[in-house]
Amino acid sequence: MSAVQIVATTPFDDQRPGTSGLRKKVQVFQQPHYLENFVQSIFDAVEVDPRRPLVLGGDGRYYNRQAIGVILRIAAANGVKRVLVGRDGLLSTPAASCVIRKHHAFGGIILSASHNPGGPEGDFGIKFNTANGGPAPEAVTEAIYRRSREIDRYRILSEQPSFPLDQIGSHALGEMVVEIIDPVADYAELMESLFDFQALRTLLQGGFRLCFDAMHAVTGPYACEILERRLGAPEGTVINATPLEDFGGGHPDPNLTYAKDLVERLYGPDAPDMGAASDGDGDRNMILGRGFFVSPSDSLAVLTAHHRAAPGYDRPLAGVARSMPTSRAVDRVAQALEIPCYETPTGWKFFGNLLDAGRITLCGEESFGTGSDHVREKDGLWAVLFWLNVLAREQRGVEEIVRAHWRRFGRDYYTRHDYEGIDSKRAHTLMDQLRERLPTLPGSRIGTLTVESADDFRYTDPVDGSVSEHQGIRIHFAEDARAVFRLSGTGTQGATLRVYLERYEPDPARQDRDPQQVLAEVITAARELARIPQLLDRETPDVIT
Ligand code: VG1
Ligand code: CO
Repeated sequence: MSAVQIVATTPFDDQRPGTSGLRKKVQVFQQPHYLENFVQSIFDAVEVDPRRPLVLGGDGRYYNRQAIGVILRIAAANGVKRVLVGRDGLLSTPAASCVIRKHHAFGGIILSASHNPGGPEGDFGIKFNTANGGPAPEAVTEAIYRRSREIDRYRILSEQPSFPLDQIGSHALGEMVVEIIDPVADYAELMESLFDFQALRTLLQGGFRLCFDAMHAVTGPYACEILERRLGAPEGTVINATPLEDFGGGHPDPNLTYAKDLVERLYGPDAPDMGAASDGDGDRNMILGRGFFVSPSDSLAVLTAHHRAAPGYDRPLAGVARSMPTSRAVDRVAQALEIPCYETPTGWKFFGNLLDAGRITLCGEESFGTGSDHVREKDGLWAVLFWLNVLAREQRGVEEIVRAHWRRFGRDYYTRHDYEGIDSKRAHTLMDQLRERLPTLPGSRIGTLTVESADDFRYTDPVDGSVSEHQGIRIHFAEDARAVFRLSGTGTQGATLRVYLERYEPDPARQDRDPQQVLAEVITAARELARIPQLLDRETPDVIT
């Protein structure tokens, strides 16, 4: 009945994982053997520890359930003895990280394409996390990729799982035990250990109004349980709370463009005191005040400056880290706190070593990602609870707190311009040409700005010494401004060029301007330097955040 089948197969040539796992169109994953090949490659590259469980769950998007069935059968055929699966196949990315750590799993498989749209025409994704709860480091993802290039068979149980995924309980599948667990419980307990839930209850039951937009993605059940049930926020605090396979047709991406329902409320009449949103898999966050947007780079800096408000962080921080394109706002706080500040390549996996070694406590990315040493992923709801804890302690609003922060540390005006769906060859030509000209740039004037230094970011991991090359081109201007160029590693169609722009303003009298205007000269200089209009045939970016 539960025989292991060995199925002959041939490799696909496109299974190189990007910034966070393998992301493709659903139709690509639906090809015969496609998912099976990649999952078998994981089990071939990673040692299965039969004494420890595997964690499995996803963001609930289209194909999540089918993929869980296939992965369970392949896991059982590869010597896994116990799998913890989130009820309904759900686990947010940070909750999966929490469960891996708490239950001493040897790893976890997370099914998500994060903020990319879902549904039969949308995207699907799969990612392997290691025993520390974090995304597999490059050495592991490379081993999985190498294996996927030469795979010629996979092992799969002939038996189909016949039990329902929607009820907590234990079931046998071949020699393996499948435990359906509450996807929220372990995570909620961890949040309770970090934040002052009593103070949050007083705040949320005392007239402070929060609106949390789950964007029909995985954080719905988490936010309802924690914000409404445990903290007593009024019913309706969480909007778009039911996870849908196609996220209601939207982009589950928390930014001013895609979190429309939330933005309308926060910028409309009778706006609540705070707005927040998370993405498809629950690891991103956007924080809004009444008619006020908190840039993710500033959010990291503010939480760092106010870390003592939260009981779980009421101690000196070991250090902080930000991804290279993230603004330098947090660097200024680190300097004041006299703690180290690390600059890492884009992607959460680079924070993992620093977190494991105890070198940093908080970290973040400009792409709406913030997190800490409590798990090994960025964590959307955690950031929202942290902000609430700061507000409860300070008894001030979101905007007031950020403005006070700028007065003290200065404001790092920031924006990101994305050129999406461009021809991949053109994108690489642009980057190559810019890279070639780097040595000639210092000293040259572009408009009103002078290039001070220019390089292609190369990262040496301070813990294990591993080196990552070509992590983005950095141009520093003498006028305390910076432009960064890199190509996205998460898209599924063509290439995306990301241009990150920032400029520092220490003068409190000049901190209330529109970032696009303040950054106009830096934006023009960046376009000229990279010859964007000529090489991409584009006059304006597709998305501005
Ligand atoms: C983007 C972001 C990056 C983030 C990654 C995964 O990558 O820029 O900061 O770590 O998405 O986020 P890229 O390569 O497209 O720029 V998520 O929420 O997918 O896990
Ligand atoms: Co995400």
